[in-house]
Amino acid sequence: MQRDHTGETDESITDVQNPPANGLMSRTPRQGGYGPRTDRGWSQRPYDHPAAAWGAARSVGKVLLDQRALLTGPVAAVQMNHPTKGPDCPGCAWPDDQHGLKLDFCENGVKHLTWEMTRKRVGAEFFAAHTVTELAQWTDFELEDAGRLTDPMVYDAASDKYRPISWDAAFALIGEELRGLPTPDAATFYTSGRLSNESSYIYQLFMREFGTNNMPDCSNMCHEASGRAMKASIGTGKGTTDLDDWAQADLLFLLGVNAASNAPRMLTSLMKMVRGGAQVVHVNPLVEAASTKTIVPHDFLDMALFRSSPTGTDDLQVRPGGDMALMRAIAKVVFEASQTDPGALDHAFIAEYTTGFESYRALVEATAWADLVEQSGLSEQQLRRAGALYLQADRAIISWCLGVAQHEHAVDMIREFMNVLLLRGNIGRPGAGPAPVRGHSNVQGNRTCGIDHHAPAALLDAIEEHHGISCPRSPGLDTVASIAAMHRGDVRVFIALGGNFVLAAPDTEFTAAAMSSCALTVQVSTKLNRSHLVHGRQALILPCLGRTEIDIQRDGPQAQTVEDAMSNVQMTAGKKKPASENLLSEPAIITRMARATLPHSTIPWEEYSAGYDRIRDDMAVVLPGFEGMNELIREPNGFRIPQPARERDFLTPSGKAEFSSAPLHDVRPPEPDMLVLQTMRSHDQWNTTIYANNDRYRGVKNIRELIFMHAADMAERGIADGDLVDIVSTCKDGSQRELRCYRAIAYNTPKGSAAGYMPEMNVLIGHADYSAQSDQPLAKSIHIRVTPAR
Ligand SMILES: Nc1nc2c(c(=O)[nH]1)N[C@H]1C(S)=C(S)[C@@H](COP(=O)(O)OP(=O)(O)OC[C@H]3O[C@@H](n4cnc5c(=O)[nH]c(N)nc54)[C@H](O)[C@@H]3O)O[C@H]1N2
Ligand SMILES: Nc1nc2c(c(=O)[nH]1)N[C@H]1C(S)=C(S)[C@@H](COP(=O)(O)OP(=O)(O)OC[C@H]3O[C@@H](n4cnc5c(=O)[nH]c(N)nc54)[C@H](O)[C@@H]3O)O[C@H]1N2
Ligand SMILES: [Mo]
Repeated sequence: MQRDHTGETDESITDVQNPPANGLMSRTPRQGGYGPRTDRGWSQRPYDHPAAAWGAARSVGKVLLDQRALLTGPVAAVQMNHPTKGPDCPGCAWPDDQHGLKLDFCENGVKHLTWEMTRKRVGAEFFAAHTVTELAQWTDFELEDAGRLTDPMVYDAASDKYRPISWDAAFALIGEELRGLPTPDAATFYTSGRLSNESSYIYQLFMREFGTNNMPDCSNMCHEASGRAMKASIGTGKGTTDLDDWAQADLLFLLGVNAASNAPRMLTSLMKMVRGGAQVVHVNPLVEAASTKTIVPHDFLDMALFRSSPTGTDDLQVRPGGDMALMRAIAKVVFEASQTDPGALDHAFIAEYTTGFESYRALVEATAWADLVEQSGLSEQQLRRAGALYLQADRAIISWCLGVAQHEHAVDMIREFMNVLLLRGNIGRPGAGPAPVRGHSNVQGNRTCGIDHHAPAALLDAIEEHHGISCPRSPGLDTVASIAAMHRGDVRVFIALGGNFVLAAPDTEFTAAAMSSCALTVQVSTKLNRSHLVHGRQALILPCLGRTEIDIQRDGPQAQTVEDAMSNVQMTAGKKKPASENLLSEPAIITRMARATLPHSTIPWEEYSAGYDRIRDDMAVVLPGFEGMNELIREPNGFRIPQPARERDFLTPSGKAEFSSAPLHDVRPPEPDMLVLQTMRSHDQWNTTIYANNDRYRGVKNIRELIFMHAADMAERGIADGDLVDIVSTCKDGSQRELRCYRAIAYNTPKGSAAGYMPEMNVLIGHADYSAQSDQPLAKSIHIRVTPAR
């Protein structure tokens, strides 16, 4: 279907008024959502070009031009992801090619990088010219587009403006507020996954010495389920594969990821796999661009000749949450085959390395094909074919991202992936294993370095022993629990190292009310965003160096490290002159907060910020796998943290990999007139940062306030393509939330499902809508009713 609504005005949608909460934009729908304002016509048409290719190259050029980074951009991009020479790409956590690929970067990485390198500045004059109430009516695009923050600012209630404050006074205020709390647990400390390993380590050390485990992080909304599931099944919460394994696998199941937009450098691996004859099966309610074909930008000849390469061999359009039934069906095919084929199961591996096999077999055999068909949304023929592919493969990888992790039963689902891998010994040998696709560039490293509200006792013991402090032992608050605690008034101080908590978290208005009720909110950021406007009684904005910027401390220029999705730790060092002379590095901000809060601390905070080697010396003692860190990170490609499960060392209570036996959950819409809505990213956004109102690979231009629906679901509701609709969600506690005047667009998504963009749609997720298994907000399964707009 093709539509073009050029010139159509959207007056019809501007009359809807909802009073804004403190700091939030009024809910008047606008076609750009939280993106740039636009009155240009919107359009959506099928996209049938290869992923990446010239569309990406053109877009890179435009981004560089827009951000006036034309001269510095390409240099930074070429330096990016080079061993030890430049900054690690802040775009995603996909590992770098370590075999000399010289231009291993992608369109979205370049967008992300230049977004940080803009010449625009948000300084004291900017804040003097705008009240917070006025800024609240700017779109989120406009806020970030204003430029880089240059000076520490404090909120002044009398003028409703942020005004400059000295760094010393800012830290003194934080120290005073924190020390004045009735208990350390009345503060909560958020981490966004950009934070380096060194910063993460000293940040958690500060929190623990202060006396709390309240460490909400973006992982609580992202891959929490993956960590928990893998830990339960194989003893350690990380993937086991590396890029060489990807090159050697002969089968990949890739579930619930929009790789062309969100992990574009993966396209290279997919292309090479298909070229080498491997099966690459994409499992997704939507047929995303990465499942078709690509031209990767560093293939200059292919680019010149418009020669594309396939990146997938099969598409399985599951219903939302249907991945578990698919995996169980694959297991069922394996068990059926094992009746006649002794090689179907890896008996030796199962006997030596696993427990729970017999009950899993009984469970699978007792599951009827009809249920697997109903719950997966696939035909028995499709399910059997997937099983046959698995049986034929000697080396299989199962990889997944948010389309799996953000569901109610995600932990059961991911454990089912592990079950399937275990059946044929597909772990701990070349070309095989689980591979969660992590999001933020250092989200995995944050956890490794102790950002964990429920950290293992062994880590706390090691911290206590080395640093001579006593760590609180009761679990702290995660993201969902922190919001509830702020709402109740139990948490009075909120401190964020990066991110945009108010927009990233569910139930926007509830979260905003929670933040506004705090005595102090502190945001350490590079750019202005919504979370600065939705603030506590007192509020600080602390501007920090970005990843691209040179960081000079007492001992000279400093580098930090990050861990990619495949457990490789590498150096990252900026090259650019900082956006302002008044920026501090994240380690400097953390150590000065610590000194202001803990005047009697014996931890060498000052030394830590003078030279980060000093931090790494301590990390090398406390963190398993970091021994010799200062030497290891100076090797060309850094070092890989040992992943015991990769060596078939399963650190579970039984000492073996544990099969799980979870029931097959009912993932159909709970009422016949309901749909299951997933919230996802467009191509032109990075989480809450929105670059433009387009979503190239889904053929969308100039609109974010849309909902993709199946044509038959639209017809049943009397909705024509492009009509305005109202969306009402029903939350777990029975409460309802509403979004009005979105455009319904007929799209190839399974009947009964729908899709739209985060963060706009976070208003539909109730604060009680989180998974009982992972405590993650249910961003991929919101129960909604859609009706023509009132
Ligand atoms: N350019 C760019 N890159 C990014 C980000 C960004 O915003 N922009 N964000 C980063 C972060 S923090 C993360 S966590 C990752 C996120 O990377 P993704 O997981 O790709 O993120 P989403 O955009 O949420 O896309 C979810 C995908 O899962 C599919 N899906 C939804 N429900 C289901 C289901 O039930 N089953 C299956 N099999 N699939 C389903 C959707 O159709 C969609 O393709 O990307 C990282 N990289
Ligand atoms: N409905 C719905 N909600 C979701 C999701 C979803 O799929 N659906 N996905 C969830 C996921 S996977 C994630 S990871 C979260 C993301 O949640 P967050 O990590 O909180 O959000 P981001 O949008 O990545 O944060 C952007 C801000 O980070 C700051 N920043 C950028 N670079 C730096 C830096 O180098 N240092 C510092 N200190 N600050 C910096 C900038 O000020 C920018 O405004 O959102 C979650 N929310
Ligand atoms: Mo994420």
